[in-house]
Amino acid sequence: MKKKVLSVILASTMAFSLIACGGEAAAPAPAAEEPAAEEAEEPAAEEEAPAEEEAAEEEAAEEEATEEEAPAASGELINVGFAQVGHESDWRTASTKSCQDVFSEANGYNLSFVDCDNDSAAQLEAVRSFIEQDVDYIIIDPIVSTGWDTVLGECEDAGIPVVVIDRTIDDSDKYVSWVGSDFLTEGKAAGEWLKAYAEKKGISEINALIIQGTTGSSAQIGRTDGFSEVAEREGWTILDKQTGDFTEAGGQEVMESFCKSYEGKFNVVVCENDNEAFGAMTAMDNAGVSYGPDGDVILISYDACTAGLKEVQAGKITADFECNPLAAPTVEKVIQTLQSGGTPEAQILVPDNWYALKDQIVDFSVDGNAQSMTEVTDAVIEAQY
Ligand code: GZL
Repeated sequence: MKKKVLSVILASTMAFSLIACGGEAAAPAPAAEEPAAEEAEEPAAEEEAPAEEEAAEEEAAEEEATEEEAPAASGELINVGFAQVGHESDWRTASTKSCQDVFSEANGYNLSFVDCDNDSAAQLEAVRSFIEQDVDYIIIDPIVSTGWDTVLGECEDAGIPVVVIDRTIDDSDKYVSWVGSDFLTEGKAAGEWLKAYAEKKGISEINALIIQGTTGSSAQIGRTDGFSEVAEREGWTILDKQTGDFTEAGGQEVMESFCKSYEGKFNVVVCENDNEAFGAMTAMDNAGVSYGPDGDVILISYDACTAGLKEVQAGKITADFECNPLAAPTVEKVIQTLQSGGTPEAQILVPDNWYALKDQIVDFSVDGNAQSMTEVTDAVIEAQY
């Protein structure tokens, strides 16, 4: 039940209770014809008024408190609308499952889930449909980081709090909280790891190709900017960067083109998610390019999903920089804080880890902060998402 429905009922009750106690109130729904009340004796009515008014005030205060009570407290499900990016990657699958597991009916939620299939217009439409449905909360994982202020204003006007998960919205602050990873740090970590690893391997020249994520997504922007910042400082050459749209097909298509255009000129490939790396591996296999710790090309990836870590263990991906997809439990804490009338933190970071095989683990820092790496083992893979 929407809180608004609850408050209308309460308001009517209050109206009835206020009228019953002689207070002024908006006319409630028409009651059934009442038999004409006997004339009350003036003095008695006046003598009782202060006590009745006090009772009304107490009742109104109680009902006011009830009005703020979360729908769940009344045994009703909390209605949540979730506009998800799409189904483009293993990471996305894990993110969707996490949200559906957390916002289940058993946990007290009614989840309206829309897979926006990487279509920004469809995502705006999904959010507007949640406003129409008058849900209690809206969760958005924004495909791209701009174009949001108008629709978030509509959510605000409708009195529906918005929580942003994973990617960021950069052109509006009309939402309550953002829960996700630090993409810029992920990109810097990949760059600083490569610097330390190249030094260990005696590689003095870096000629890199980048297969980017969905253009304009904060994950793509952060990872590209973070890695490029280190590349520029170290004097590396970034031969080219093109988007693979976070998909395996996209990664393969871009890598096929790179293998033709930069044959024999590159020694590093950076894929901005594991599914792109899988596609790049197929393209390099087909082009006869060797990659991984024992190959000619260092292959760097992001996400560190289970399938990605298996490729690290197989000596294909040289290092994998995680982006944790399991933010839903933290988003639920934000919603529960709102339910109880609290104020959640505006930004909540979920922790990420960096993965490699033992021989590819090196010491490095990001912005002066020493980083630890996790060795990929069967147990680590088993525990991954
Ligand atoms: C990152 C997330 C990205 C993943 C991709 O937080 O938005 O989108 O890195 C996914 O796998 O498609």
